[in-house]
Amino acid sequence: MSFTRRQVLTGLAGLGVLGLAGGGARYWLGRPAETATHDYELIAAPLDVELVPGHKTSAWAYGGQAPGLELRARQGDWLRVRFINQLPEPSTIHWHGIRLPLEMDGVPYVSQLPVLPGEYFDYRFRVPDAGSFWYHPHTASGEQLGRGLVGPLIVEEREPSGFRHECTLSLKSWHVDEQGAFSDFSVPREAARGGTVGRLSTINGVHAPTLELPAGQIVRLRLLNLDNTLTYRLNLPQAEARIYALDGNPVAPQPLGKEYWLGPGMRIELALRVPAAGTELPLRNGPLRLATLKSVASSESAGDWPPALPANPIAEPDLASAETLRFNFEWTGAVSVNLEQGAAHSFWQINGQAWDIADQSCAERPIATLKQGHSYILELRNLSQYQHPIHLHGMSFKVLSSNRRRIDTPWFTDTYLLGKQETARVALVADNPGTWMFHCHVIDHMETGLMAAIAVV
Ligand SMILES: [Cu+2]
Repeated sequence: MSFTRRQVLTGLAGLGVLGLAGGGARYWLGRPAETATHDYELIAAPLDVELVPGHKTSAWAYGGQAPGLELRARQGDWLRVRFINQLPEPSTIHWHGIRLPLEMDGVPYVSQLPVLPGEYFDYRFRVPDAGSFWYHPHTASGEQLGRGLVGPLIVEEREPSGFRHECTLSLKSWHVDEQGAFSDFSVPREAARGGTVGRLSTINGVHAPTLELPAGQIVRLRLLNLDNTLTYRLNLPQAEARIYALDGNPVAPQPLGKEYWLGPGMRIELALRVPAAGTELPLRNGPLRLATLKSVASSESAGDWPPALPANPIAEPDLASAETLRFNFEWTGAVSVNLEQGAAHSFWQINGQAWDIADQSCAERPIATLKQGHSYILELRNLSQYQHPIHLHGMSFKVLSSNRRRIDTPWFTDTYLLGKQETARVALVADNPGTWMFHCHVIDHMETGLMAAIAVV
């Protein structure tokens, strides 16, 4: 990968023109491509927020919000975001689940150089798939995501989907104490286990909110797990809800059932039939109430279930010709490497290799090299007692089978929640050239070894 600082230095010179204090977000959906350099001006900056009533939390925000501003684009269109870094440290933006060119993928030293404080970077790419996605840094992830640098990216279908109402719910549990002060984003003994959990659950930055929904209508609920650590055991007891999409890809509509496990980075889209006015429904994580969905009177005629959402244009893997590659995800007792020099702990490995976030050259040693255009089956084997949401950049993959659960209908995703001691088989067409991160989305796991690069050449 070759790049220089020229591009970012030019960017620095332009900052005066932009006016750092002003701005915030601008949103011009439908504006002709030639007339502007970007659709959004997305500033990352410190922001005090009130997560605990009466107390300030020194969060980091995108577009003046934590979680960040909701970005929207239409399927097939360009999304152009000028990312302006007003944080006290370098950062990047990764667009989780979007199939895009490597140079837009936001991975430091692989896709681009980190964007230094005061600099900007223009992200420009087409969004090939409709669905619920999200964005976050790929630098110092534990702290940067922990402080609030996570935000939804919604790609709308090209044609009306049949949903008249929708609502985005960004789930995040904050690492704060009773006074709203940050606690440790990562504790080594937790990183070596399930990951360090934040104690304050929020939806759209509010603890246990009441969300008003129109009675009698079908509402599309986009639930995004933007948390560093937690797998939410989502349930909506007493509700009539159907699953329409998983992780940014449509599925045949099916009842939500008792509970859905949504790992870090994962998304689920539900259609909810909102009951009669005045009814309150709990949205829960296991037995814990995350939010109250309250129906309010609506003058609209009653809605009906929309048809299935149209499939995204993802290449179908050819299983007959596919080569199988095996990946073991393991815990390693060996506590590591250069602790006195400030290097990261190493608790986790993929095929015997631990990623070192302090080593900028790791991506030069990909764990697998795929031939462009060929189909592959990836056998994902979890040899540990903790679950891992396994995420691949740049390409979506199809979940085929598992030794721990029945998979009747394979589905496309960018993240698969690999259960303890589970082996799952997923397949893809290696159709996007580049060096792609392949990692667990429990940030503690990723930052203590559970990451690798897969090359497509
Ligand atoms: Cu993990």
